[in-house]
Amino acid sequence: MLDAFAKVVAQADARGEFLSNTQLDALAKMVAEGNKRLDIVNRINSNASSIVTNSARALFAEQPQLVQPGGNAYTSRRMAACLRDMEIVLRYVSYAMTAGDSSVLDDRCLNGLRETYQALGTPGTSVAVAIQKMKEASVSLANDSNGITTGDCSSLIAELGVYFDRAAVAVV
Ligand code: PEB
Repeated sequence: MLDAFAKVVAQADARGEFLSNTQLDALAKMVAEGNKRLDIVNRINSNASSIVTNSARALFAEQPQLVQPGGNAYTSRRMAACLRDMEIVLRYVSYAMTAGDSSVLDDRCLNGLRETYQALGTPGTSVAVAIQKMKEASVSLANDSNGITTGDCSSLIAELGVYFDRAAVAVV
């Protein structure tokens, strides 16, 4: 598991070089935007349960067969597993956002997940839709300028989107 700092150190060390100016500039930007990054993480964390439940509700509205007899989220046991999975993905996305690097999400959550869903008979395409809905909800929460000093968060929002996209691609 790496963060943005450890990542460039490992890359530079592998070449036996000092950090490049480009790498230093990227880290300087990371520091300069640090408070905004943590604000985004905080917003996701404090709204995690509504992000998960609203996204699940939207998924089941679009794909009602999932919650009908024979569906992959039918029975409260499977429904609970589904909500739990969505929360796990959101939690690892929030870790990646904190670290400024996707390796924690890749290594501890997404690695082998597609194969797990294939083995379980859980439709990965539906999981990907659920993740996309969590992305929309999280991005709009992170972009909500109500009650805060407005600033430019575009690159942080884009980065957040990339982590969700990575997760969605990894399950289909
Ligand atoms: C991944 N999910 C399930 C299982 C595992 C995971 C390992 C099997 C064991 C269990 O049931 O607990 N676990 C999960 C994860 C990590 C992990 C992400 C990462 C570290 O350790 N069903 C649907 C929806 C979707 C869904 C499309 C969006 O209809 C999910 C939610 N996951 C789902 C369901 C099960 C499951 C298990 C329904 C139960 C499947 C079953 O037992 O039939």
